[in-house]
Amino acid sequence: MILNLFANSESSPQWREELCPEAIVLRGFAMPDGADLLAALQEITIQAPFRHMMTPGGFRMSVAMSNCGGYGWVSDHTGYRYDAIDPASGKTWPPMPAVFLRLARNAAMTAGFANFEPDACLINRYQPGARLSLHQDRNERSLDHPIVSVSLGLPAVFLFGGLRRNDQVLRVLLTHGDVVAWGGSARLRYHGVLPLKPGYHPLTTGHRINLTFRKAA
Ligand code: MD3
Ligand code: FE
Repeated sequence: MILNLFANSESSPQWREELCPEAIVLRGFAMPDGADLLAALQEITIQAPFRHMMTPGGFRMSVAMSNCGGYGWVSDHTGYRYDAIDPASGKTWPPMPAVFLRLARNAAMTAGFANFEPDACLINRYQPGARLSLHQDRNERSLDHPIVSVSLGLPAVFLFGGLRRNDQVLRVLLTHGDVVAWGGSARLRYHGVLPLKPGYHPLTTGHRINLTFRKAA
């Protein structure tokens, strides 16, 4: 006889979590692709190495960044923008690997956003202590497209706020393989990431990697 320990919905493992309407966490969705994503990332960062960008206000970001796809997110003393050229190399960003694109489209579809065609993937690398302060993603040409985020490696506490900076924030632990997709009425919600705690993950060792897929142009 097999006992179903998750028979009541109270203790049932939730695979799909709605943070609010149109902001969906797909727990473990990227798990099967973790090793392939990180192998492809290795090739990307040979062409476009991780770097600590400067904020327009003159601060060095604690998160190291790179990009792939037709456009990359860039920050410097002039502001934030999407640029087809990597300012560090003067060349275009590496193309988006097929495994990235397939996962992003698939996750968006599963979260309820049909026909997502990202042309930019921002790659964030967190080392212990690295954090992302509360912000909105609003540099994209149209805010009608969703954003898909993939967490790999060490876990991090994600802060999920409202449409105003001072709205109350929800704390959500994002672990290896978790995917978040948000759009529509949730597209301009404030969000951030608390300082990464040191740890060890077999695929990323001492880091957390986050991929965010956007339609920039
Ligand atoms: C926004 N990255 O690169 S994305 C960013 O984990 C960025 O590196 C974070 O914010 C990271 O701009 C977090 C995850 C996320 C999840 C749900 C959201 C952002 C969200 C819901 C609404 C708005
Ligand atoms: Fe963001």
